[in-house]
Amino acid sequence: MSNYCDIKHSPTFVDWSTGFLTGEGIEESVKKLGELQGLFQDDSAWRSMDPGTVVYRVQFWRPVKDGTAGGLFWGATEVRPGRVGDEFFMTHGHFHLNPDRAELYATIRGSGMLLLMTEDGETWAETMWPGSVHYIPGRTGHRVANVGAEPLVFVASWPSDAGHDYERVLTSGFPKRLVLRNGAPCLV
Ligand code: PAN
Ligand code: ZN
Repeated sequence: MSNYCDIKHSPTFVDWSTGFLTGEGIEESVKKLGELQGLFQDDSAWRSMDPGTVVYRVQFWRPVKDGTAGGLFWGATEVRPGRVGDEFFMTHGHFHLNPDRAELYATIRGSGMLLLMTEDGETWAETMWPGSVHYIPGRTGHRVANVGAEPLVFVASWPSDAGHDYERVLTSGFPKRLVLRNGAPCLV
């Protein structure tokens, strides 16, 4: 929409209380437990759960074509509270296909952990809480776990030519996992 002086309203809108995006061209993907085979350590606990359970959903806005050099994307992810066995619900996690591409995450609501892993498998975690901002350098695998009782929502911005390598996380995995130990989250 534009007025007489070339001043435009952006067609995209974020509700900062929820992270929810509205407007033209917003895409959405939903990940259910049944699609996340092999991700959680306790396979028998995974099998005993309803495969239709939503683990997380992502809304994203791609103002330029996927793969464009120099562009940026925006997304909002909601990770539901829950566990498979003693392991917290989490995103799949990935490296960027274009390995040196970095990313920013910022937490809107909830409480979580950002798991980070170098290409050599060195792993650490950063706590996520409303307002926390996280710089994810290139060549660093990233995954988010919800360690609270309410949904965890964060926004992200990443280069439009980053791409996602999910295979590497499935085959070599994150060496450390976020589990509930004596009532508290623990990286083991
Ligand atoms: C995020 C993630 C999102 C879902 O937008 O894609 O949180 O996680 P998975 O992609 O691992 O399923 C991002 O890191 N983009 O690059
Ligand atoms: Zn990413």
